[in-house]
Amino acid sequence: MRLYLINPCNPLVSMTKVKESRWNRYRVWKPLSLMVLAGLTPSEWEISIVDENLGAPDYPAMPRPDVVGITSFTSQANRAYEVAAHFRRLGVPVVMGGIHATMCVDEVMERVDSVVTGEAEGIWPQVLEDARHGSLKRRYDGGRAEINDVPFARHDLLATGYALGAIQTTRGCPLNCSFCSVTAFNGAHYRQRPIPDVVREFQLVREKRVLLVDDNLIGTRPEHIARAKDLFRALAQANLRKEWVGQATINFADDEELLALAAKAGCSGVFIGFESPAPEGLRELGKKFNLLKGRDFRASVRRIQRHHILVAGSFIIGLDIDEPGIGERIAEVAREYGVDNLNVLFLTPLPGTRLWDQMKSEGRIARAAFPEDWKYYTLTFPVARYKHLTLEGIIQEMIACNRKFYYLPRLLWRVWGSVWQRRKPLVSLVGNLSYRHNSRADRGIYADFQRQWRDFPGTNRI
Ligand code: B12
Ligand code: SF4
Repeated sequence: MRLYLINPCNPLVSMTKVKESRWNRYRVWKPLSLMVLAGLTPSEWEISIVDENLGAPDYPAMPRPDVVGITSFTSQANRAYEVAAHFRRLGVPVVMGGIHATMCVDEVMERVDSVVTGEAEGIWPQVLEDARHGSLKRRYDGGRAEINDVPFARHDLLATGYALGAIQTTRGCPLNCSFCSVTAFNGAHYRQRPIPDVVREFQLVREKRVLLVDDNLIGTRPEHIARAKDLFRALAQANLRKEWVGQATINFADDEELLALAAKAGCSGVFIGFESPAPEGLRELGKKFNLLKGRDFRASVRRIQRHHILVAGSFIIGLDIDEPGIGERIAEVAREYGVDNLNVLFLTPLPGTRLWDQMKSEGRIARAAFPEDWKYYTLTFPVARYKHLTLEGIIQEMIACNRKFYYLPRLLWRVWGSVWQRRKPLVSLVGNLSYRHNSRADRGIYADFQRQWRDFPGTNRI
């Protein structure tokens, strides 16, 4: 029995264009969902994982599979449906799962043979068994997995073509920010995989550099942080000789022992969501966690960096409080905080989030010709109606922000800072050049987006 597991591309995502920019090699990350599904698949199945981010294959030239499984974020849904249509025309049953299938079940159900909602651990073997007997159901619900049931991902598949490996050590986030899908999908209960499992799986990762995909690597409560320390101790002890990057909230900076252990375990960088330079912005997004009294963001960033860990800061443009000038303000604040990289995104209502419900009820979802418009839900297009910013205005804010932060002399000064402070200067240089390259490439993509918008009278201002 032959199984294809497919990760569809989105041609509008500049960072996946590996052939156009070598820097992007460091920004295309493995579809871990499919590697985990492969880990759950019984051995009688012959599995091929296809990651279209490395180039879409010539499907007609490939042997006919017995079943196709497709994963999809919302931004990949259009392409997912094209791939599904191709295999369904051949009479091959297509199963789709992942975040988009979970949040938009009815839409997906119209376009594939079977939809799997939620996490796959508890249900995937059953789906395959039904497929083998030609009795696939239209819908399965995996719910939320027992964390001990998460299998080792198949790191032996997709063995080449990537600069970074991927692994997951926890699921869920209790913070439930208004714009984020994680709490809705993985739940508020913070689930931690057994540390020996994580260490053993880490040993199977072939790449020297690894992304820990956890949304909130250290959690929020003292017992979460204690477990994170134990994990870091175990990774350090295993002497894996790997460097990794992860995602955390700013409380990562609050515990010197945690930082020292993370660095010893191989942590070379951390993504932190600062989201807004203004306390009212954080309140609007429900990111109250960043509002801890007396928090000094610059000092927090410095504490992390003193352990030779790079900090990439993420901000959002388009909040109800954001007015013209917000782009330059974010670039300036990111400089003041001292982050090594800045990632700025448009506020985007993703299905299943509180922001989606709010914007939908207020009639503020501007790009709503679904499923075609899902391709713009990459957080790099303004798809909503923003309170104080027009379509042209918000795009100009984004351009101004990136132009200011990635202005070459500033960029070189930042990288020089990381040389001087022995903070992975090469990684910092590659990261900065990659962001700079993509933010410039995005200007062309915005121009097409605006042009296309003008073709629909009445919708050219949002
Ligand atoms: C790593 C990651 C990335 C990597 C990509 C890795 C990859 N190719 O898979 C990078 C950094 C490139 C990335 C990019 C983006 N991401 Co991202 N990303 C994540 C993150 C943090 C982890 C994903 C992961 O590996 N999880 C671990 C695996 C094991 O879990 P899983 O994917 O959920 O898979 C399980 C189930 O969903 C299910 N399942 C999944 N697929 C399938 C398929 C079948 C057939 C079946 C049966 C089951 C099934 O089974 C799996 C095992 O239980 C998630 C957050 C999260 N918690 O998921 C956000 C997340 C998926 N990303 C998100 C977003 C918005 C994006 C971007 C659009 C914007 C951005 N810049 O962040 C881009 C889109 C790029 C594109 N190509 O269109 C959103 C998606 C929301 C949505 N509705 O689509 C999430 C949920 C984060 C959030 N804050 O809301 N991302
Ligand atoms: S802290 Fe991060 S992962 Fe958790 S809900 Fe907020 S944005 Fe999502």
